[in-house]
Amino acid sequence: MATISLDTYRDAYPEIAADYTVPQRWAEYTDEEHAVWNLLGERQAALLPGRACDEFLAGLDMLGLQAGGVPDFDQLSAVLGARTGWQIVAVPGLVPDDVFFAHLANRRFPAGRFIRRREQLDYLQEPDVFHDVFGHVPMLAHPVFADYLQAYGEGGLRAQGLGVLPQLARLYWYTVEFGLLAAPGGLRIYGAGIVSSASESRFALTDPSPHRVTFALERVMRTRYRIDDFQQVYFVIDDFEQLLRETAERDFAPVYRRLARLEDLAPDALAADDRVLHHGTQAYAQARRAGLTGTA
Ligand code: HBI
Ligand code: FE
Repeated sequence: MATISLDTYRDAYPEIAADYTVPQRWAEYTDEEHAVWNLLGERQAALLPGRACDEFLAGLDMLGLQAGGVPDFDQLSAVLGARTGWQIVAVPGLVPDDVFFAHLANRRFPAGRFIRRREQLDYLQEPDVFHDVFGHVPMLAHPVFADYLQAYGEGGLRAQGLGVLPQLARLYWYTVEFGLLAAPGGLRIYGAGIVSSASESRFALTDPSPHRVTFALERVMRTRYRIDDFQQVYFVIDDFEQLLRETAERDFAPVYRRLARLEDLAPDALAADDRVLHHGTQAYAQARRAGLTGTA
């Protein structure tokens, strides 16, 4: 991961603290930056009913993130804090893993302060405030998910000493970023990387290309992922209690020992004991590899 050191950030952000936080300086967002937020927020708000899970939509409504410009993190933290004890803190961009985990373990979500430009509405190299806040924060208003993310941060701090971070990062990727839920009304999105993307919020649920497989902890932690394109497999949980049960309440030491003896799986591989909900054609990924389609 292309993380930047404290010293490098200090040139552009002289106020950066040892935990990589910076003041949000909400008053300094321009009208254009607020307009970009609203453009993205309204587009996603129109797309998400019937696609995002009820828990996400309830959080979005409660926090009012669909419009009203880039949110003020202090105001957001006051509302969120009263509900689940989480706070939003501003960071310049990606922060080192240990710093990231320590924030989560203390119920602080680090969010990028900057917002993408209008010319790059659908292309992002680093998570900006729209991805971080619109994508991640609504689920933090859900008490069970809120506990899961804190437990993930605590697990991350333990995993570092064991040299198993790549495996744990896959759990974050395939749940917090790209997770799907088997809701009573059908398949729904809860992953922040999907709900904050217009194209992937369609692709993840209905495109025939990707596999959709029932979540199983070790299966997920063996599976490599793509950071540069739509996922080739999505993992589906039954409910958020399952996520908490399978992670926060589990001793990971035996999991890591078993994983050490197992081969990693490619993003498009299916395993013998998978519960496959949809066997993907992988047509999209193959076309991309052959250069037949444009950029996502
Ligand atoms: N930093 N700002 C920020 N946002 C992230 O999502 C993030 C990070 N640093 C490390 C990191 N994620 C990874 O450790 C996790 O995705 C596993
Ligand atoms: Fe994210």
